[in-house]
Amino acid sequence: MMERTLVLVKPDGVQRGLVGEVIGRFERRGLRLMALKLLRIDRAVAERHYAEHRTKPFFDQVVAFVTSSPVVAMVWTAPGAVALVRTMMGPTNPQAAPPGTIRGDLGIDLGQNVIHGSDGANRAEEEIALFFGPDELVEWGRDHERWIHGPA
Ligand code: 3AN
Repeated sequence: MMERTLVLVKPDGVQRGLVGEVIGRFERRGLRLMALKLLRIDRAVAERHYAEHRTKPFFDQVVAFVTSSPVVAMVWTAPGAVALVRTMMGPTNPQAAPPGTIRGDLGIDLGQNVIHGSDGANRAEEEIALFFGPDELVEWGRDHERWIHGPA
């Protein structure tokens, strides 16, 4: 089933010049980009984005980090896009992330783990709405998608 998911290249990824690397991986895998922007997240959006972690000891730290410098927000779509992106990201802690994953190839530190991807289809829709208006999501087809998705 076609799904959409929200991806953030976090402040460390933008500062390190890894935006193109991350985009390239999703493009090459065959996901389709629907929306993209560079922005500085404000505190209110960060608190909503990380609402599930509100009671955790690291909450203030993640909010401070994600608001510290610009991020790149993107919406990617593909059959099963949420799980595809999570698998390509690797586990939250880059120390445990296998080579071949974004965090396993590009990160070392738990707090600065390069990328965020939505962790479920419902959460993805909530996160997309947090970062993008409906008019910012572009519906289009890549002409070669039949070579990626398999027979309909
Ligand atoms: P993911 O980004 O893999 O979905 P979450 O949602 O569990 O991981 O955590 C959100 C972010 O909070 C992580 N990307 C990480 O930067 C940070 N984080 C998670 N757990 C910890 C922790 N124990 N200490 C510090 N930061 C953490």
